[in-house]
Amino acid sequence: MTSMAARMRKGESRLLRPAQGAALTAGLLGFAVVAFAVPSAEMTAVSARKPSATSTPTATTTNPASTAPASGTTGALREQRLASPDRVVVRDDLGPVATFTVGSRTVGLRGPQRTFSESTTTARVISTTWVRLLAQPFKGTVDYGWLAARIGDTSEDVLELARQYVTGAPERRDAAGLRIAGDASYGPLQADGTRAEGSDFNDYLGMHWSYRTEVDQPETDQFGALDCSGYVRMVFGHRAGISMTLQPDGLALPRRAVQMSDSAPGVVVIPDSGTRPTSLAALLPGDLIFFDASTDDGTLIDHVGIYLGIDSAGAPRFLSSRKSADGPTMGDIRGRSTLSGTGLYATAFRAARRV
Ligand SMILES: [Ca+2]
Ligand SMILES: [Ca+2]
Repeated sequence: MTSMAARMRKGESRLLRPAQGAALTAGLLGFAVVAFAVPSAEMTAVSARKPSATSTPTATTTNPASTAPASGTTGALREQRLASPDRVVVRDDLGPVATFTVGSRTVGLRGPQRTFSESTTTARVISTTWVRLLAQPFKGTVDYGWLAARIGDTSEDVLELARQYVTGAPERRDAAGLRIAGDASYGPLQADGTRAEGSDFNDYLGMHWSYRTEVDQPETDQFGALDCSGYVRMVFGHRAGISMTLQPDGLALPRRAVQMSDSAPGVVVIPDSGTRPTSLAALLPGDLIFFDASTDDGTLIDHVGIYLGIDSAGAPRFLSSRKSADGPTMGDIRGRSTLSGTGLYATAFRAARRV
């Protein structure tokens, strides 16, 4: 198994009861979690976690103006509750530290700045957001023990795993010599010059996969290939540890983009109204984003990607595995990987879900 999956299992055993974790962590880090009011049309409530008797509000003396918002926190932590989707944003004096979404395992964390780039675009995404998964969907109470352990954590997160398959990504092998990552194809080249769909994570790996009730054998001509949903299953499923299924069961990550839109784990961030969404405000890096990019299947969702963040040109940019780009990309070859403007994917964007 992967280091991230192993770490998540360790995280489960490290979980404290919420109140216990909050008090302990606040005491250890020397911060207090206090009430916080931000004028926001979206905000439905501001909750305050009472500082425990053992926690002294001794905010650090670091000058925010001269400190990059990287690892660590500055000042007391506050919780801000937002709606659509229901979520808790933990903030410090520098801004958001982490976003927890009710019903979702995905957490967006502030961390050291990094840059996502690819030879297929001049745009870059310079980001301080790291995307990690809770052991269970968030129920509404922040586990400050979990949070403290991940502030400043620079081990592979979901976005790092996602970029390990894009154009030009170097090959990576596990201890047993199995190629687990590296520039992926989309699928086998067909007689008409297009790439065939159907390459799942286990086809890329060249190994069979046992589900609860069936075993899927790898297609040899799909070795090293990931179609759009296969890429999402590789990143969130095989690498990050979300359980997977071939038959949608409402619990595990299913095989096809349209099935993921309907019943992947997590919560709907932007509902599918059959048209292009008017607001992207609720999107967080790591969100699954869904498209109706082809009329072959009518208005069904037929493409899925992973939201990456705002790029250097100010456009919301995503990662997805595409036929015309022959695999996962954040680039602009035959279609821009952005949600703004008038390109194919921008106009085909329909919905978003947070795993
Ligand atoms: Ca369609
Ligand atoms: Ca490729």
